[in-house]
Amino acid sequence: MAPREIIVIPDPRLKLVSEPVAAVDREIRRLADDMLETMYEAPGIGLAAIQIAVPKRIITIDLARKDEPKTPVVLINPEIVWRSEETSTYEEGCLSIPEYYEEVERPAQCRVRYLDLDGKPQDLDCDGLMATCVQHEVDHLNGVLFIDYLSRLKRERVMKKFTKQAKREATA
Ligand code: GNR
Ligand code: NI
Repeated sequence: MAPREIIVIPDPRLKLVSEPVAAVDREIRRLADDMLETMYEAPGIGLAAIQIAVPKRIITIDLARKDEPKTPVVLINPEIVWRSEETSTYEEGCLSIPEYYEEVERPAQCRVRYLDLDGKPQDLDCDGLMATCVQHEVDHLNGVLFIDYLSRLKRERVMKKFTKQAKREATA
């Protein structure tokens, strides 16, 4: 296992639509392992493969607190097959938009269908933070970031800040 570098906005790869995984093989399990390690090191509660610059439809999630046993979940080719009418609002953050947090309203519950690490189809009913996190991660697979739900003013302000920072780092 090895942690990998997390890409940040305005990296254009974050806008890519990731490709489905054709077969859950050793290479995919290795990638999932690296994603978990990267997520724990960050630390974050979720990670999409595109955040380590791999455009494949894989996400990892672990909502366990630091003082609790790890509960890693790997979802391959996840598809949200049901969303509740009821919504909830969470203050979201993203490892690809470091240290920026805003409230986002999303369906409060959802059901996600995916392949597990054995390639076996699974359904998972989600609510609370899990529902928010699953939707945040599946959005990444479609090139969507949580700032895309904010006002244009807020989104452009944060994009500008990170674009400036990237330019400073490029010329430093
Ligand atoms: O670590 C993360 N925390 C978080 C908090 C609220 C809503 C979503 C998230 S996901 C984020 C990690 C990340 O960027 N995943 O793509
Ligand atoms: Ni994110």
